[in-house]
Amino acid sequence: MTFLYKADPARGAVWAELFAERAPDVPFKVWPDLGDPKQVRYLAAWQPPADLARTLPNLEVLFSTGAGIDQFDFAAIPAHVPVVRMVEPGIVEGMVEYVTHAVLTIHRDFLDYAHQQRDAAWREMPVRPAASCRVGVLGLGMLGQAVLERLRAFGYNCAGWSRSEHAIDGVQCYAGEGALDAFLARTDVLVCLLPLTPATHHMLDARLLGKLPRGASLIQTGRGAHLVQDDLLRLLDAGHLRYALLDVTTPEPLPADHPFWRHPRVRITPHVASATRPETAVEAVLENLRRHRLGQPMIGEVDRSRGY
Ligand code: NDP
Ligand code: OXD
Repeated sequence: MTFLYKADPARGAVWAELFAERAPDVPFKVWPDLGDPKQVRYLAAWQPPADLARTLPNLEVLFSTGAGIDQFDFAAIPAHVPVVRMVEPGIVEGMVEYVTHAVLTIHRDFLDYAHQQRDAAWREMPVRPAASCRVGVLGLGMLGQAVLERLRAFGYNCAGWSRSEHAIDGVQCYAGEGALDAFLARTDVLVCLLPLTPATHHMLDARLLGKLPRGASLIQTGRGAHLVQDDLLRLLDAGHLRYALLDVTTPEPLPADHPFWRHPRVRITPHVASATRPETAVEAVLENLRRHRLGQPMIGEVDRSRGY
């Protein structure tokens, strides 16, 4: 009943220690040292091995080492193997910190002040209350909800958009295509925390971003392929959008000659908004192993028909 880890080897070594401590009965291997492939029942991976069905013929569960699962080729994953995304508090905390910082940066004009500092310009802008800043989060899942809870505590005027209806205290919830325009029209800072699926691919295009009020900003923490990058540049240059803070791009790493790097109103981070934390991730995986053995639903099981 081997558990195989296939992602960053340094993190794999930490997972190995944690498994040895908390689940010494589960043989734990780090790719490429997989021992007898027929013994591998569980795989935690960012990228599964090629020809998964043949390489690991007795696989029972595939765990993503991240919250996203768009990196998987579902056609290569046998239909009977459940896919489980990472649902653990460490990844949530990191995202809450990142998005809160990004929203404050935009609302409190820190990027304008950074530009002014370069010119030694001492020029005050009005201090606007948080309630006057309308934040809208695309995606009301594990991450979107946690981010909104924190932003609400800062006093922001909060809304969220999702596929199905949600009711969240202090958050104006919008659901489905029909409600998207109204959600965008009331949003000054748009945060993308959607999964990448065929329905959300290239969704952040000129048509959608153009429906934001003039002067709105974008915080993109989903996946690079949500965004039509040239459309964003055009809207920034036309003055329709104020700032774009991008943690994910296409491709990654972003090539050195890409215009985003030097654009005065774009900020780039290298896909670090959040990351799985081994201590809490291993806890979550062990809980799911327990559930799987008892025939119970696992936390974070992906619905293949929805694509997330
Ligand atoms: P969840 O699966 O918990 O939530 C997804 C949310 O998106 C749900 O609210 C869902 O709606 C909504 N959604 C999905 N498809 C659509 C659609 N077509 N139209 C409207 N709403 C839709 O995901 P997480 O919150 O855990 O993660 C979100 C994403 O964040 C990940 O998939 C990944 O891409 C990204 N991420 C980025 C990281 C980074 O470091 N930059 C780190 C971790 C994650 P409903 O509630 O109705 O199902
Ligand atoms: C994730 C990520 O999906 O790091 O966890 O992007």
